Amino acid sequence: MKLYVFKSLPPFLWGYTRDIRAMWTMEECGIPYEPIGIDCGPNGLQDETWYEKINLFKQVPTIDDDGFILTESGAILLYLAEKSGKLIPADLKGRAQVTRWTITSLNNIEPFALPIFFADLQGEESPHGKLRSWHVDILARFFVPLEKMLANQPFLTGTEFTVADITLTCVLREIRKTEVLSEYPNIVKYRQRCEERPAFVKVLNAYEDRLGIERGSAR
Ligand SMILES: N[C@@H](CCC(=O)N[C@@H](CS)C(=O)NCC(=O)O)C(=O)O
Repeated sequence: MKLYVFKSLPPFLWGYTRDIRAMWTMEECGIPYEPIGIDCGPNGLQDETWYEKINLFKQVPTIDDDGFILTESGAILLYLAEKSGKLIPADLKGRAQVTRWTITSLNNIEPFALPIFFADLQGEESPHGKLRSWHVDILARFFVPLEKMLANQPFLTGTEFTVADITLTCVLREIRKTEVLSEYPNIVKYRQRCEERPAFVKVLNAYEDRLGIERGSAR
């Protein structure tokens, strides 16, 4: 399977790009893949006109499974899990819960986590900076119940690690400043538990090597 990933990136994006979640899923599911590296310039991928034929919005990641092209990281992760029969249960209701938590991560949490990423990057006086505390407060609405839930179970859907956990962990990584998460020790431990998995460590090492950056700089 081909996977379109970044092979160069501005430093502020090291470790935060969505190709990581796709590679992590491939690794966990035992799906061999051929990374197709794309350079990310100052305009993102908007100048890469050739790529529009593959990804309508010229974004990473994209997979090409023997001619079947799929974009959108959430859709890709669920497809890889369904294809391999790993990181997702076999029964319909169990699969629906994995879809639910994947969508919650992308639709409830990421829309507020990502502006915090930009606020911390651009500073207090930037438009994102001015809204930062508002975004932190909104996240509390999701993090308080999640914190309670994770006191009693290791992963989102219970005892099994699924693609929903890959999605949420990668979304949590967007919150660079640990102070936002410090009120939520169970969420912090959850993130660490997921990031300690050998597949994640392997993927992040390969990511750093592909970008030609020092080991540890994308952690
Ligand atoms: N909703 C998309 C977002 C993909 C996305 O924003 N990718 C970023 C990298 S993390 C990208 O390709 N940026 C370059 C650009 O937009 O030009 C997904 O989850 O796959």
